[in-house]
Amino acid sequence: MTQFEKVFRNSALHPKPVGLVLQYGTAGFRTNAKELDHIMFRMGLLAVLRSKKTKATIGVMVTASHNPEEDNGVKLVDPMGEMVTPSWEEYSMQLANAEQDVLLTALKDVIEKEAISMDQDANIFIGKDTRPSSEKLSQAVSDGVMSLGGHVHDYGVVTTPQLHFMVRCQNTQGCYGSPTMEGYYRKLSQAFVQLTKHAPNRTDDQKHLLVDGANGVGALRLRDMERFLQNQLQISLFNDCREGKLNFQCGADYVKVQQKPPQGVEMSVGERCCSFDGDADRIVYYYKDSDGCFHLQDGDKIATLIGTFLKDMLTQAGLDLQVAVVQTAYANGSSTRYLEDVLKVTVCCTKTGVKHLHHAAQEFDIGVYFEANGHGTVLFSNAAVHKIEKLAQDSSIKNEKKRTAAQLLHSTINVINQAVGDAISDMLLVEGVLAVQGLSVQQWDAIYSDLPNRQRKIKVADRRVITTTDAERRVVTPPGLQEAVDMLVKKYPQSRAFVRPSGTEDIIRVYAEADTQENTDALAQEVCLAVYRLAGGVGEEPKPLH
Ligand code: 16G
Ligand code: MG
Repeated sequence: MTQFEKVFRNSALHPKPVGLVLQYGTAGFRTNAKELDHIMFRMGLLAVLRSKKTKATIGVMVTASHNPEEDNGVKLVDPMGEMVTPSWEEYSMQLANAEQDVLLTALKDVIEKEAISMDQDANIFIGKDTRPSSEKLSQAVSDGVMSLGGHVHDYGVVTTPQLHFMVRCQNTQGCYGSPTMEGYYRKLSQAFVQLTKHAPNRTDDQKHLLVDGANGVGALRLRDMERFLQNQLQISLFNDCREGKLNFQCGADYVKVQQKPPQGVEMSVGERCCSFDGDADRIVYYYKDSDGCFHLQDGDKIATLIGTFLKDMLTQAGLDLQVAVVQTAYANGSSTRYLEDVLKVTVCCTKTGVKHLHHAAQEFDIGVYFEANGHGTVLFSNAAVHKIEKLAQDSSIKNEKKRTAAQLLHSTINVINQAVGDAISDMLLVEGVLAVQGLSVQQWDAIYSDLPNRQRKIKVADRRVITTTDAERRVVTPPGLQEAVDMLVKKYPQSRAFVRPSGTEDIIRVYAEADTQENTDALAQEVCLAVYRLAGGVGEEPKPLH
C-alpha cells in the first residue's frame, strides 16, 4: 500500500462532517470538541509536511486555552518554538475543510506548492491539556502523523509553552536547553534561584505567592516544578484540578474580564496572587488592599515592571542595547505614556494575537511584549545574548555593581521562555524582579495608575463588515463609523476608543478609556450604539451597563 493509500484509508476513521467549515483563528482551530476529530487527524498530516519542509521537529498542541471545558482546539508550533507561519495557516484550512473525497488532492497540492521532498524524515512533538476530550483528540493527531510516515514523541499533558520549549530545544540541538520536562524545570528554576541570590534577605512573607491554576495543566506542572525551586518560592496553589472545573469562575481570563478574584482563593490584605489560564500561556497578578479593594496587575503592568528592570540593569552593566515594549491597542493609555515619557523606551503597537507581537519584538535587541490580557514574554536577539553572556563571564570587571547587573541579566535570559508567553516562566521572572528590586506588590502597582477602561461586545449580522487599520486602532469600513467614534472621543477628557471584530468569537469588541469610570462607561455605551447602527447590529440595542 502506498503512503497516500494509507492516508486515505485512515482518514475514513476520522471522517469530516460534510459541509463543516472551520477557520484557523487567531490561535489555531478552536470549537466544540465534538467537531474536531477530523481536524486533529489532518493537522497531524500537515505537521508531517511542515516538518519535512523545514527539516526540523514541529509541535502540535491540543488545547482550547481559556475556553470552556467542552471546547478544544489545536495549534502548530514552528521550529524555533514560535506559532506556525501565516502562509501555512492557509494550508491548514485547505486540509481541514477538504471533503473526504478530495483530501488527497488537497494534500498533494500542498506538497507540490511547497516542493516538499517526501523522502525527508518527519518528527512531531505532541502535547495536550487536561480536557477530557484531549486524550482522544491527541490520538487522532498521532494517527495523522503516522499515516504519513512521521515519528511521534508524545509529551502527554503539558502546558502549551512547555511544548513550544521542547520544540525549540530539539531544533537548536540542546543550545536552548534539554527537550525534557526535567530540562525545562531545571533551566528555569536554576535561573530563578540565581536571581534570588541577589536578594538574600527576603522574608517568608515575601517568598509567598498564591497561585490560581484555573483547574488546568498549569497547576499540575507547577506542582512538579516546586521541588526544583529550593524553597525560594513558597506557593499556595488553588484551583489545582482536584475538584473544580477547568476555567470555571477561575483562571486569568475570568479575573481579567470580571476584574475580581477567582473563586476558591483565600487572599489576605496585600498578599501577591496570580492566575494562569487553562493552558498556562497567560498570567495576571492581583491583590486586595486594606479597604478590601481588588487591584489587577495585568500584562501592561507586567511589561512595565520587566521593562523598568531591564533598563536599570543595562544602565548599571554599561550595555548599550535597545529595549522596546510591544503592546496592542488594548494596552492602558497610562502604561504607554509611562513607557514612552518616563522610561523612555520605544513602544510599538501591533494587531491583537501573540504572533503579531512576537514578530514585532524580534526587531529589537531586547523586545518585551505583552497583551493586556497577560500573554507575553521577552525576546533577546542573538547579539544581545552574546554581549550579556560575555560580560557576565568577564572576571576582570572590578566594579561590583556592573558585575552583578551583568549576572542578573544573564539569569533573566535563562528564566524566560523566549519561544512563547509562558505563565510559569513569567511568574518566576516577576517574582525574581520583585525580589531583586525589593518591591512589594503595592509598590509595583504604584509605578503608574491605570485609566478607567471598559470592554463591551456587540452582535452584528456579519462581523467582517468592520475592517481596521493602524494596528486595529482605526476603522476603515463601514463608512462613517470611524468619524462617529472620533466625535464621541472628543467629548471626554483623556479618552480613547476603538472597535474591532473578534478573531475568536462571532462578535465585535469595543474598548473605551477616559478620565473617570463614569465617562468611560458613557463613551463605551455611545460607541456600542454607533457600531449597532452603522455595522448591522442584531438583537436588542446595546443598553448602558448601569
Ligand atoms: C487569542 C490569542 C490572544 C488574543 C485573543 C484575542 C494567542 C495564543 N491567543 O486567544 O493573544 O488576545 O485571541 O481574542 O495568540 P479576540 O480576537 O476574540 O479579541
Ligand atoms: Mg492560553
